[in-house]
Amino acid sequence: MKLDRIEVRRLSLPLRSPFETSFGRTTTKQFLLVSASADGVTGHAECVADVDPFYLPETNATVLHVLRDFLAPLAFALEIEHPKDLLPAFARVRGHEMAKAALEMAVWELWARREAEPLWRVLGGRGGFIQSGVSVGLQRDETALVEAVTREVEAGYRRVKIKIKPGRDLALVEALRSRFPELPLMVDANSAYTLADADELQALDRFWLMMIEQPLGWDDIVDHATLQKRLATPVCLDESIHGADDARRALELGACQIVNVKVGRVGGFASALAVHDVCRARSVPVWCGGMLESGIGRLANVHLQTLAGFTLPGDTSASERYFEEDLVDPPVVVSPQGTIAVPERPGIGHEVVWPRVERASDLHETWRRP
Ligand code: OSB
Ligand code: MG
Repeated sequence: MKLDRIEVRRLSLPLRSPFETSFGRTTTKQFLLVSASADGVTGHAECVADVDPFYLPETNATVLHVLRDFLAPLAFALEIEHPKDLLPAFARVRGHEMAKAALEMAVWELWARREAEPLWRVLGGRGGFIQSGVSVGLQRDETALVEAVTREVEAGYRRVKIKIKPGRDLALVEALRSRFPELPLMVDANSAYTLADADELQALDRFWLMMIEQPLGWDDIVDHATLQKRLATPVCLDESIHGADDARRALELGACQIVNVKVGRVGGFASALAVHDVCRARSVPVWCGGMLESGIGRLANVHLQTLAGFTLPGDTSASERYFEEDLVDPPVVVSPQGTIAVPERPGIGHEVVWPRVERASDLHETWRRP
C-alpha cells in the first residue's frame, strides 16, 4: 500500500469547563486532525499536541511543520506492508513523537478500515468493555474538589485521579480521603515538584494512593528512582516515557512501578504496544492516559487499552465531561458501572460527524504523493 493523500486540519473545541493542572489552564482544546488515504480508503487520528509547550515540547505549530516537511514525504515514499512500518521509516527524525504518532495512528485506522476490522483487532486487543477512570483538574478549594469528585463517583467512575501541585496537595487529598476512605484514588503532579519536596511527597504515603504520577522533572528518570526509594506510594511516569527504551530504563533504575501509556506521547501505536510489552514482561501494570481528546482520539484510547497489560482503569472518560457536542456519533459514554463499550465496527468504530469537524476547523492542508 502507498499513501496517496495526507490531510491536516486544525480544530478548536470549547471545553465545558476549564481544566487546570500544575502547568496551566485549558479552556479550549485546539488540536490537529490527521487523515491518511490510500486506494480510496481514509483513516483518521487526533494529535495530542497543544497550542503551547507546557506539558511537553511539541506544539500544534511544530507538529504541522514536522509533518509537512519531514514525515509526510517519508510516508509517501514508503511501500507500506503493515502500519508497523511507519515508525522505523520515521526513525531519522529525532523526537517529535506527537507528530509521528498522529500520522502513524491515521495509517493504523486506515488499515483497520481496509480490513473491515475494529482497531482493537488489528492492535491485538479484545472486544467487550474497558474500565474508565476520571482525571479531575485543580479546583478552587477542598469543598469544590469534594463536590467535583462526588459528581464523578455518582456517575459511576471507579477510579479518580486529581491534579496536585506544591501547596495544593496534602489538604486536598486529606479532604477527599475523609469523604471517600476506600475510593481508588491517585494524584498527578505534572512535574511540579523537585527532590527537595521529598518530605511533602512522603506525607502522602498515609493516604493509600494507588500512585503518584510524574512528581518530578518532565524529562527525568534518575531523580524519580531516588524518590521512589523513599516512598511507599508507587511512582507512575507519564511525561518522561517516550518509548519502550525509556520504559525499560525507568524500570531497570526503579524510577517507577507503574507506567502511563499515551499513544501520542510515545510516537504511535507500534511504540505504545512496545511499551506495553516491556512492562508486561516485568509484570508492571500500565494504564492509558488521556489528553482531553475529542471522540476521535478518545476512541483510539479505548481500543488501545483492550490489550492485556492494561490492568488499571485509564483516564478515558465520557465525551460529555469535556464537550457540549463531540465530533463522533454516538459520543463516548460511560455506564453507571464505570465501563465503556469497545466498538465492534471498523476502525475507531463510531462515525465522524464531518459538518462538526468543518465547523470547528480554521486550517486545512492537503498533501499528495509526488
Ligand atoms: O498529565 O495526564 C496528564 C490532560 C492534559 C495534559 C496532561 C494530562 C491530562 C490529564 C487529563 O490528566 C486526562 C483526560 O481526562 O483526558
Ligand atoms: Mg499525567
